[in-house]
Amino acid sequence: MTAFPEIEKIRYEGPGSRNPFAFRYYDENEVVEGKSMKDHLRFSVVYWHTMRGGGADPFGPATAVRPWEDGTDSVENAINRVRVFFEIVEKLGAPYYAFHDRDVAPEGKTLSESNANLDRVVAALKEEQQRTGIKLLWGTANLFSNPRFMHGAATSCNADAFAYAASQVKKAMEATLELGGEGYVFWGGREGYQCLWNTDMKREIDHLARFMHMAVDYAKEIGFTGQFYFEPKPKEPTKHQYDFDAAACINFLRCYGLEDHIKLNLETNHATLAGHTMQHEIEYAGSQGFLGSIDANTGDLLLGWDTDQFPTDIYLTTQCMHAILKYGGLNPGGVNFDAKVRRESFEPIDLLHAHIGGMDAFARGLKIAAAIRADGRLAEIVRDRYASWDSGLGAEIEAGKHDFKSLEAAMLAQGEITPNKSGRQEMIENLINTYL
Ligand code: XLS
Ligand code: NI
Ligand code: NI
Repeated sequence: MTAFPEIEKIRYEGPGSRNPFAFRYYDENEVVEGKSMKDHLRFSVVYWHTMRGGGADPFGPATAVRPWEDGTDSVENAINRVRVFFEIVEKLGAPYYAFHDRDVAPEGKTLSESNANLDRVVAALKEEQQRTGIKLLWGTANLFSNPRFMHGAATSCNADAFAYAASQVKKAMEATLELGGEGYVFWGGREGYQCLWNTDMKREIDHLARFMHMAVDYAKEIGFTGQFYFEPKPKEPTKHQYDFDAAACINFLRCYGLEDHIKLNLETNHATLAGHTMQHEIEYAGSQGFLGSIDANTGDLLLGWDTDQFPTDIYLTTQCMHAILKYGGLNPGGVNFDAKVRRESFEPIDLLHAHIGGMDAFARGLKIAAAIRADGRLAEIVRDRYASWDSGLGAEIEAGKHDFKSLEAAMLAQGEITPNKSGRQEMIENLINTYL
């Protein structure tokens, strides 16, 4: 059974192609900076938006037409969906996928029933991985949809909810291990607050750290050596989430002694919700040694919520890839399309168009970023801008040879600073445009 009988594997046809089912820029074997595009980008397709997103919004129900669905929440339907999912990922030629426990398998009436459902679906996922060679980038647990998590999971006021969440993560980690997953993500769906008057913030954040330590310990116990990731998001569904942005997450990880075990999974639309750019988030995490993986998508600035659209803006993908190359690339992370088709794009084929566009946009961003780096003019401008730190006083300060008194003496002798050159922002932006 195939859901897309008329579609063959999507191939690279070059920028001149007019075939909507071809890549114009993503040529998986093309070598950029000594590595294939496939290895640079490590594309991953998400199960939740692709297979479980129906297009519902706060004003109306799902619109998506998905002929393979039988309308039930059975394990059989879930397994059939797995087959369709792998057909999509295989036709796209993406090497990875990612899932939440509850996207792939239905929640049962009890925890043990849910676990048994997951086991059956994991067996099907494993079969499909073996058949296709597609690998699991990361697994995670949905600790936010069920009403039991209305006050949060690891940060809930309810100790039972914490224990239930722990049981779910334990099982999701086991599933990830069974599937050879290269990572495991924590995104705090409701780990935050709606009202500070009823919230013991200190206690909640302490609990979150304890929860993550338990995961790190359990990974050791079962031999899971994949990378853990913490995914920043400032708000939505709660008005404030503790995993606010890269800086807040890194502070949390360092404060609680988790910095050697957990890196960040940065998401574009979350960056913008935090009032940052994705370039900022990658730069910050990279500079602090916490760049792990990215959830590639984009928001709609006019809507202002986490619309999770597919990235098509080449300027954005160029910024992302330039920062990623600067910090040595993503591995074991990847470019994970945590993105969904919009409500009006209700036909199955839109899932393919969306991923093809996202993959091409990132491939193009990678090539442009590599061209900027190869050309070297931008790096030269930045180098010149900081030249005062390369010799004399600047070099001495960086070498730790000064204190306030010696610096005062230097400035008293000199009288005024040697002026620096203009920042040349406009010229630099013009330069960047020449590569696009
Ligand atoms: C939601 C998050 C979520 C995580 C995985 O906004 O992006 O999809 O990536 O739990
Ligand atoms: Ni995400
Ligand atoms: Ni998101």
